[in-house]
Amino acid sequence: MERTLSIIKPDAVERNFVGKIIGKFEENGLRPVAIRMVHLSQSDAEGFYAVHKERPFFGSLVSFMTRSPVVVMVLEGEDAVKRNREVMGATNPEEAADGTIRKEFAKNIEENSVHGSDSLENAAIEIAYFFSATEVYNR
Ligand code: IDP
Ligand code: MG
Repeated sequence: MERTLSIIKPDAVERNFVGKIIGKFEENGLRPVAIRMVHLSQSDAEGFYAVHKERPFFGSLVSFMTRSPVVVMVLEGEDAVKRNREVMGATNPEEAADGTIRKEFAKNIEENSVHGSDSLENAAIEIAYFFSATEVYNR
């Protein structure tokens, strides 16, 4: 069993897709074991996306991620990091496979509806960024 961090981004929360997106995870063997809605501050978003701070889209990404609330979640399942990335689809929705969340819901390469950790190591770091140990359901 693995755990990974998922974020339902502002574009999807604004359009009322929270339930549909969580349903996709559940249908694909990913179980939410912690969930919270939060309106990220600028420093929250800058810290979370610090690896991208030299990228040309960093300022725009931070402003997008802070414009309205997001849903942060810990997803648990077999091979959860990779499975979540598969269910999400490619970063650019124009390149995302049929049936993926980004194909179905994303607006464009920036407003692409979901975040997912890209490795087990980053998953642990990102989960700890948002949740304390006692906030995660241990079955
Ligand atoms: P990922 O979310 O698929 O892992 P990353 O390359 O880690 O993609 O980029 C983080 C986020 O930054 C993306 O999900 C998207 O919101 C935004 N982003 C990535 N590339 C671009 C771009 O070329 N233009 C605008 N925003 C981008
Ligand atoms: Mg990434």
